[in-house]
Amino acid sequence: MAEKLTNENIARLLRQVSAAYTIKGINRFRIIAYDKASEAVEKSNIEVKDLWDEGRLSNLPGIGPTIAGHLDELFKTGRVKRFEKAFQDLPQGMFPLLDVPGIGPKSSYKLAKEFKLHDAGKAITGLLKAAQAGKIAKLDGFGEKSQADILDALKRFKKGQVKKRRMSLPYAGATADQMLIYLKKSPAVVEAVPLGSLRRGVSTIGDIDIGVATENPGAVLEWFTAYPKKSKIVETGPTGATILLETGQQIDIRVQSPVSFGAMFQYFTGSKEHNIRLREFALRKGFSLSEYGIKKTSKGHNTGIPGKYFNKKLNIYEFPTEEEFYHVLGLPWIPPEIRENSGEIEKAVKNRLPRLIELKDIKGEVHVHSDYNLKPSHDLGSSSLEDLLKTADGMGYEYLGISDHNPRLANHTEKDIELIMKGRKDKYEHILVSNKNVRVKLFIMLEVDILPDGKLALPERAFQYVDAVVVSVHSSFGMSKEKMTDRIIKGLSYPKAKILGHPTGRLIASREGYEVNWQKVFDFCKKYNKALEINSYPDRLDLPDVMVKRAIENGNKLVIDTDSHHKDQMRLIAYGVTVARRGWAEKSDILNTLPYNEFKSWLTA
Ligand code: DGT
Ligand code: CA
Ligand code: CA
Ligand code: ZN
Repeated sequence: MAEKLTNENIARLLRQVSAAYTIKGINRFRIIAYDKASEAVEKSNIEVKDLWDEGRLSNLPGIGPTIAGHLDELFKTGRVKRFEKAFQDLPQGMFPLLDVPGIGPKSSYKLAKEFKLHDAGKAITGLLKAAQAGKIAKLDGFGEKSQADILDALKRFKKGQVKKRRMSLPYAGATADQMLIYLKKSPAVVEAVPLGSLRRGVSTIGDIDIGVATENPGAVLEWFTAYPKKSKIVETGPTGATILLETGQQIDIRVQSPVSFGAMFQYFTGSKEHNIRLREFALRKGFSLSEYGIKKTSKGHNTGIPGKYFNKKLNIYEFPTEEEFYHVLGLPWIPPEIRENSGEIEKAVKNRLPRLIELKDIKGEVHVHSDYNLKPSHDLGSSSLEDLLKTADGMGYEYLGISDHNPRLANHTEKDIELIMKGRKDKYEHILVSNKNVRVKLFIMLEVDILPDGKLALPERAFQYVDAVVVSVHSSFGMSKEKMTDRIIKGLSYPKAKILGHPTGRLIASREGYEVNWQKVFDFCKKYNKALEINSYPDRLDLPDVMVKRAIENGNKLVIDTDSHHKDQMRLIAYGVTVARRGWAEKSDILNTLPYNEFKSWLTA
């Protein structure tokens, strides 16, 4: 394997094994296992190679012991004998074709075989030529339409290869943490902190910025550029450097002496728009701002800045902390999450900044999936109710709502569904009785699909077995704005429907939100005491921060949930809190900061 063992490449390799087994007609369950493992690796917020380095490969859900064993061999030796055997006797050109959207195992095999694409490196170009020459249409089972589709997909694929994706927030956080651990091993590093979009908690991160306080910039930069996971040094200068990692991600570092670290901290936290606005504000006061500190723009005028900050040699005021930097401008310190030039400087001038919600304000959450088999249309969770309750207890929660997906409507009668729902309630209550040491209070809930016509996917009589429901759109995303708005409002009109789950439906890496008249939905929610969810799942972060701000300005209430499918994911609530903070949410805007009794009165009203 010449390729680096990044998540992307490992996921691809597992996909290739699955494809090879598909062609060779190997046992279906093995193929499914490889598909699942591939997806798990692709979605992992941490590099699998790092998990392996730390002996924690088994912590990755979705990978069984057999595949974990193969990955172990891969990391140790750079190859897997079993995989190589699987690839044998197949045209090697079929494997790169699998990366093209819309080309599955069977077509890639057939295309590679027909066009004799034996060289993996030339397969894409080879297929492109065949398509352009009209040869695909002539193959059995393909035709003009699929030829056009393949041609289109190949062209888009070739373009897409140059585009680098933005990182998810947890991935960027984990990558930065590793770098910080490495940096702190250098005795020259006094302090090292993540800056830029990562510090502001933006939902996706372009590149990682790190600020270092040091008296010895040269030594720090030398250490930084010698990072073992670097693939190349992009540039290096006296005050900073940029490297690329093996995974293709970029890290920028800036170094500065501790006496003026505050100005640097502020400057490289951004956002650029916030900085520009702040600079205009300072200029009107006769100051010019930079990453080094503050200078006065005209001679003779009294700045009012305490003399202790003045560096005579450089003729600049220097600040060790960011707080001091903002204070001398006559402003309170502004939390990084709201530094987006969306009114924060104006509010700071008047000393009217919001008191943003904090993680410790959260008293519970109500969108967690358990492993109880309700025979749903969507996926089950993988943790038991006991484990989820214990986790909630450990997190200091007062309450936990379990919102499993509703039972599948097709192939169940209404009576069946009622019985399934009753069975679950009985089981849960039994578990509560036999786990008396668990203090956390349980809400028995459900995440119910809002069907295309706005009806909820749960028969009327089954509602008696739940305290409340989260309602969500999981299908027919392409409706018109009017229809989707009516659909959502109708779904929310049920008395027990209290929360609109992942309201916009966006998936950060792959899907735009659907079309909705948000003002109408917000107004409806406000009038009838319904909450909008901030779903903390890193691929969702939905409502998005700007919509959170808008909802709050409109007077709406929100609930922060994780949509966990495993107990460990309940910790992801921190990302939802970050989104809420970026949306200027205070404690009083978020309902699950309420203590149990008050929250219960709202939820079950
Ligand atoms: P990203 O990397 O796309 O997720 O977003 P940021 O905000 O991390 O942007 P980046 O990495 O280009 O720059 C980091 C910070 O440096 C940025 O938030 C503010 C500051 N900065 C960069 N370029 C400029 C600029 O042209 N003017 C000002 N005032 N600040 C800048
Ligand atoms: Ca950045
Ligand atoms: Ca940067
Ligand atoms: Zn959902």
